[in-house]
Amino acid sequence: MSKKQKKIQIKQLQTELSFASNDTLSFGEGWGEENIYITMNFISIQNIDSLEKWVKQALKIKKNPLKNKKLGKNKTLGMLFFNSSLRTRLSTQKAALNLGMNVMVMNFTSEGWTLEFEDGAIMDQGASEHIKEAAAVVSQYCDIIAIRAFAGLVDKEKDNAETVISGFLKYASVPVVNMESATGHPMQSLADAITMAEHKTPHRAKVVLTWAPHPRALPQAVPNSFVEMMQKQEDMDFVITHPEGYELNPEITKDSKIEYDQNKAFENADFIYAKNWSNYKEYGKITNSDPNWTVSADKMKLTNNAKFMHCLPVRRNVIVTDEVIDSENSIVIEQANNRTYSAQLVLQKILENRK
Ligand code: AN0
Ligand code: CP
Repeated sequence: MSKKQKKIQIKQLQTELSFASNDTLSFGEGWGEENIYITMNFISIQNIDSLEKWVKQALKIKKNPLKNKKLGKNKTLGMLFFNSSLRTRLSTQKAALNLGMNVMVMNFTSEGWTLEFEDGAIMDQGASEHIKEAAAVVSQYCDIIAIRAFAGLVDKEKDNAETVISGFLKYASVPVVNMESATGHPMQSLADAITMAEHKTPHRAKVVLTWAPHPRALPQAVPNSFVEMMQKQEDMDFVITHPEGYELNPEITKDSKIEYDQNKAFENADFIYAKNWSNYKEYGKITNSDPNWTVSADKMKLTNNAKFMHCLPVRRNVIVTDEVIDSENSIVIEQANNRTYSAQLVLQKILENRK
């Protein structure tokens, strides 16, 4: 096998592993007799070996964010956006700056060439450039590539295949970080875990992920990663509540508890995490917009004085009433603040791994 073939084989293995297991983070420095490096990617919550440890490390970074200011010296983070962002863009950039990195940001939808992701495609249609060249080229300019590429919500199979991020994993030669892909938003859920740790209850906490209505079809990425993160929280009880028919991908929810009665789910809850997602079975469709699912002050009264959480951006008085999001119990701004430390921990781990 030639060196090039071997490298491609390793990249394929790496792509599979990044989605399937948490092994990518624990790979050693070099691999094989030709010393080809397996890079460390952050693609999914499954890449977190110990959530408890990561949360502790992130809280340590939060106390002294400039401690590792030299770690990223002369290293460049490239952030590629195929969708809009406020928090992810600024917090990840801030995290990189705290580590002394240089940052380049590119908005692909308005500035980049339209990319082709299919191997062997005859490119006589809309796409001008193949991911094969694009990822290889960007890898020469950047030491880490971070990507935001939402679900298209039209083709379930294509979204589940994570076409964009898989393409970068396959053809980039530097680590890849997920800034919300078709099926996951792990840096958000890591920030959520950090925020919940800061509001730790003296008793075993009850955490509720509640669906709420929204006028536009939204991806399942945020709830997916939140569910995966909660499955790693051994000292908390977790309930998902949504209208019947709004089940998330069962391969992700596994045996997580689902309660279709939102009021019942809210009883004694310590954390209410609201999020809309579009229908997974009737893929990408809005089949319910019942305003009774909006998180209101009356609903919050059913809880154990629960904290209110949302990843933002949020539509006020659709997902949650002003009264709730403006209340003392709302910790949405803290969640957004913790995005910096979540991203900084991820970047720090990657930089340390490649030193
Ligand atoms: C996106 C979503 O629901 O996935 C991003 C959330 C972080 N939200 C919107 O598009 C409103
Ligand atoms: N929560 C979050 O990812 O926000 P942005 O879409 O603004 O980045």
